[in-house]
Amino acid sequence: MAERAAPRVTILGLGRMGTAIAHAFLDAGYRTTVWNRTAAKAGVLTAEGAVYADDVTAAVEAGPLLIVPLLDPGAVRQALEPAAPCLAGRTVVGLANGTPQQARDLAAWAAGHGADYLDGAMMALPHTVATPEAFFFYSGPERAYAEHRTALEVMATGHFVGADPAAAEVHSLAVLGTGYAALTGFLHAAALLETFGTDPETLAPAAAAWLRGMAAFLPELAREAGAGRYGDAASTIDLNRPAVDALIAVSGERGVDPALHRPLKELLDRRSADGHGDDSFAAVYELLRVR
Ligand code: FVH
Repeated sequence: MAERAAPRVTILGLGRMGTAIAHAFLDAGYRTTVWNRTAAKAGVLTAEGAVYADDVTAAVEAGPLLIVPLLDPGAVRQALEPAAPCLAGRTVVGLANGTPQQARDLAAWAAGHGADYLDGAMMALPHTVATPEAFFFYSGPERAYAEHRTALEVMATGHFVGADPAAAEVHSLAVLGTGYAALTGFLHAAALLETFGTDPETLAPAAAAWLRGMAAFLPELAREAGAGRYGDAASTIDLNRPAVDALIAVSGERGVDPALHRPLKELLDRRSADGHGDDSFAAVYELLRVR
């Protein structure tokens, strides 16, 4: 019986993420063609079996699926431009972080050359690629996502979030925003505790344990916000207001900038003043959402 040919993939860009991605495809048995502006970065990969393409056109011609984890959307466009005449019929997966509009622009450019464009947002670090910790958002033509899903899952669990190419970047920003708020809250808390002689390393385990509880609470928060129903609250707006007030007051007393928590205080106060003090904490959502 004839042996089945190994599936093919091309990786354009061998920075930290691209190198980790190329390793993942080699480990998964893909015929992996790589290209990088600085060719020297391909050395270890070619020793492990990757095929180095001398120019981007040869890399593009090597297969139907082009994974592009370059620095930014400008670099993606600049790198692909010389190979534009060869893009027709292929799928470009742009993995550079960028704005939603940049994703739409790249998709339009690729479509103008007959290629499908999937925008991908990598919720991963180089060392978590191809581990259960990593997940990527994708948006663009669902048919292209379905066609290449097996290959995409080599890098990370994939979540398809819509046909609008901007959707993956927006979802990525939403998840990043959740994390930034928590991490900045931790840094503020560490600065506050330091004024009481407790170092950040001592705070970290307690804060991590609290955040695990908060993470487990997210589905309930989401259910309440989704339904717009905030009754039966265990933790109400009015219960949380004094805690946030105290956090701001004690920060001020200790010389630690409380600016981070003022917007939350303002939202809780407004909600309470509007007669919703007995609603659950999730009711803050009503002041944030666009109707
Ligand atoms: N590293 C991380 O922790 C985060 C994880 C989450 C996602 N981000 C985003 O991923 C994109 C790639 O990030 P990276 O960390 O792999 O970036 P670098 O290691 O700096 O590699 C950059 C590659 O881009 C090439 N490059 C830059 N400009 C151009 C250009 N004009 N034309 C062609 N290639 C270009 C660069 O080539 P070289 O310098 O080696 O020649 C690298 O291959 C990024 O959007 C993160 O925000 C990473």
